[in-house]
Amino acid sequence: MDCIFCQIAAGALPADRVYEDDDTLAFPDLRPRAPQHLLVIPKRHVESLASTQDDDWAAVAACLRTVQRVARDRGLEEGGYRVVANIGSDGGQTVNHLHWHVLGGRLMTWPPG
Ligand code: DGP
Repeated sequence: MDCIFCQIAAGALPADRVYEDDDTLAFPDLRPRAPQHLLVIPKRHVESLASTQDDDWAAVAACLRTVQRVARDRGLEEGGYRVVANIGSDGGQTVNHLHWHVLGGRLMTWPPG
């Protein structure tokens, strides 16, 4: 298994598992870009939204439910937060396992870099 996020999901690499259920996992980003910066991943390996297949959509929906849950648990709903999925090289994706960044705790600017 050479995917970092698959190894984290399997418990073979350490991460602070702030939330998990059968299908999804949330943990802090190693290189936080905001006071609060979590990653939400499906436990099953899906490369990116670009390669999502019909039988992956339930996991995608479960991830978005987890995004909402962790943002709520962390008190981000009132002030707002940003959810980012980087797709492919132009999108800035560096780990080829589908994930959402949940960023909060500061004012986000637009457009992103
Ligand atoms: P992206 O660039 O969108 O593919 O985001 C990948 C993120 O994953 C990046 O912000 C850094 C983070 N990351 C990479 N390796 C690890 C790791 O081993 N543990 C954790 N917690 N985060 C990682």
